[in-house]
Amino acid sequence: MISRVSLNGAWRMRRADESEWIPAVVPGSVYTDLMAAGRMDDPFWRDNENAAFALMEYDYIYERDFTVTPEQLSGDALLLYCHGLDTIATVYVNGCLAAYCDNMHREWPIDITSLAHAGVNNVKILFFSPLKYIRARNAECYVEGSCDCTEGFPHIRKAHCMLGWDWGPRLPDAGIWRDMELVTVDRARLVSVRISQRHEPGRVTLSFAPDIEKWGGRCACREPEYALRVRVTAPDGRVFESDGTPIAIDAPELWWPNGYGAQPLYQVEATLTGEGRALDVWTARIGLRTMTMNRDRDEHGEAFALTVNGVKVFSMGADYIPEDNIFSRITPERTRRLLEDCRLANYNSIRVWGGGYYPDDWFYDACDELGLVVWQDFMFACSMYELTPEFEASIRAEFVDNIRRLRHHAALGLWCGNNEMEIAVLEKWYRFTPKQYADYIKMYEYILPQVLREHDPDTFYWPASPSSGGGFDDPGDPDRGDVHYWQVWHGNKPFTEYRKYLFRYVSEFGFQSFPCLKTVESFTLPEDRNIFSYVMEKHQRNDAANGKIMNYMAQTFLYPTSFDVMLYASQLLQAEAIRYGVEHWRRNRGRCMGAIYWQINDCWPVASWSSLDYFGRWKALHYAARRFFAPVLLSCAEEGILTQDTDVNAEPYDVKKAIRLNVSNETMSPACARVEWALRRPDGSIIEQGADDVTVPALTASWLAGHDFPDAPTYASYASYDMYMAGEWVSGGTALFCPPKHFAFVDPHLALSVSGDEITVSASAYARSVEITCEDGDVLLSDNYFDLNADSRTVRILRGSGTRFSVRSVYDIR
Ligand code: BMA
Repeated sequence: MISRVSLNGAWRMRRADESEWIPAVVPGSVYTDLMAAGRMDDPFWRDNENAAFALMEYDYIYERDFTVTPEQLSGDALLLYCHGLDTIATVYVNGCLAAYCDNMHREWPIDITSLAHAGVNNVKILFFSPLKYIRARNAECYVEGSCDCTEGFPHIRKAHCMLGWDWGPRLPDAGIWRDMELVTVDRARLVSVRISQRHEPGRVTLSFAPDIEKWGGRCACREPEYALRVRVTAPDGRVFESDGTPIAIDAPELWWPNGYGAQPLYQVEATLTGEGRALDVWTARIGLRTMTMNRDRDEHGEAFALTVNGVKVFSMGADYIPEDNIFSRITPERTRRLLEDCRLANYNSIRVWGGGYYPDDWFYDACDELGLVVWQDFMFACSMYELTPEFEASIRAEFVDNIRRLRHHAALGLWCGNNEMEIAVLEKWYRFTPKQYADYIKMYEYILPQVLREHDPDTFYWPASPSSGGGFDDPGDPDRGDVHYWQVWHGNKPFTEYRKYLFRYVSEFGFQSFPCLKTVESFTLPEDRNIFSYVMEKHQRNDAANGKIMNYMAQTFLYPTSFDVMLYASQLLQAEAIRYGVEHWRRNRGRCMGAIYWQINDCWPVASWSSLDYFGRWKALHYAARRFFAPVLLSCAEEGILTQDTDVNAEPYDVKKAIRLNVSNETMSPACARVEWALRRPDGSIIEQGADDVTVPALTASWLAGHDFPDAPTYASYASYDMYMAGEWVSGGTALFCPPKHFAFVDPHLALSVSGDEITVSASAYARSVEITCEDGDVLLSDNYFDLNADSRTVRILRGSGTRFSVRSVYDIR
């Protein structure tokens, strides 16, 4: 039987040009070890990034001794199994070169059978400066990519964003970033098992194809007969066993994305046997489901709808980037909380963006449990690549490792070749050679499909994001495939612009905001707290972004006269922008089938497009997502100044003032609801009102009758809309007919009271985007940044605690 001994834990490390060793921890990194030894300052504080970046001009050495027993040596092979080396690394065992590792996305099972001896052995790993490496390679062969990243980055198979991005610092850390173990092989290794599912009414049949890595063995004896034993345990405890032949599961419990059903998981244990004994065991959890992308041609073009167990799902979620620029600080607990917060915000999907790394197993385990369908990019983003034979061998191995590691996950929705490369090549965003152009096609439309056909033919493959199916066939086509829509934000278009498009699936659209004051305080001194200061701009990586925020601010709110109010107002802009898009696309369910906003999270404290900041604090957008991704959503397509592009100095003019409500039901059963609306004055009092009882069929969106308010005062009236199901409030909001900056707000005299884990806020007038802040703790609330119509609202504290709370609303932006 195979045996494994961990080599994690205490190591020592030093800079290659220095002699003194310092303690090191594996898994970990150069930065974490230097920080622990007091030799490096927190790279996120002010502009410390610059000094930390310079440290990566050096090489670093990691070393430890380990004991090998005679039993370990008597196996058929002894492997130094490195689950991740970040990278470029050379590995020495007892002073002899054992491996050269140039890809952090790969696993390295290094055969050290002939290098190890019984007793004390030594392993030493030299990490070569990633900066020196990419400079040297780029001098030999120039390759261009995003200018937000360090020049030459496409040459190294290292998470691109470690070298900078338009939300990330340049902190190209290195080290033994994943587990390391000593593995004694007994004849063969069961690397993985490919499980395929055949679904029929009332039955799912599982088939098993093992990937076996055979070792000749030290003895010259004949190869044994290998066999597989499989045991599947159902969530209800039923056990199914076979000798590797297909297993039929009757009365299967199907796995569903969040919002459509439960997430039952089946435990699979496969045992490789030979010479009459167990040699290796592989375990996994799977979900019984079919999952693909529907691409039927229709009157609008071509559908792009995630289809699970035959049901077309409206994909709701956001794009995921690494959770910390220092990867070894990302823990199962931290990831779990992030993903739970995605589920709390009613996500059913998450896109793992191609400029980071392939997340750890625990990420996918949590997605399986929480019902978050994963759109998995391969790790290529915003750059050209030079496909040399060595590069091709390296990425092929990377693909196989990760496909074998991840393909069985219930949540794995699709594989995608790259981020924004097909459109970049077509539109010549970067300079490239004819060879690099041909390499594009070879990588994403030949090699990847070929590897996937062999290792995961059942999961849908999409060549790029965005794409219309590949071959440079109009990857930005709004009527086919997915799109990245950036005219709001990068293109400076108003929020209402979203309403002009009926994309099939939006896999990126976004809007920046600043993090809250507490998060800003984590990296600034008081004198830095102005959004244009040097330190604030070091933590703002999109050089045009502050100007854009100010531009949208000018269109929307009164000028925020304090720093803290500026941060608050920026978050409201962001929440409002994304709400505009998502609600519109949900109202057009059927033609549109996906709204994945850019981006969920941050890798350090920064101004960015994220809805959760680096510390996991919810920005206004994440609370808004919880509302606009609600399974049953009431939204309002209002008409007012914002939709009519009018300006104050064109007066007198006619502004059409109207509301049209829509109920989007993303559940599997009909929604019976009572919808109430009212036209109100700034003090909240009602001018006119109405109500409708509606039944909206499952998985549809339907419009209610519209209401015109030609006589409503443009700057001094607003509409409220609320929906109740079984007597409970489930969704609603308010709409203005003018920009908030011109609305005749009256002081809502917000008052707040706390009782146990409940907080009640009351207002004496209309209060828009009411924010509750905990002054002496971090709390997650059941709702925040909501509107009050001269009434009160009670929210619950879902996580954390505190005693001092403050409250404000748009009235306070002045
Ligand atoms: C997208 C992403 C990232 C980038 C973001 C914001 O297109 O793919 O490259 O961070 O835009 O500009």
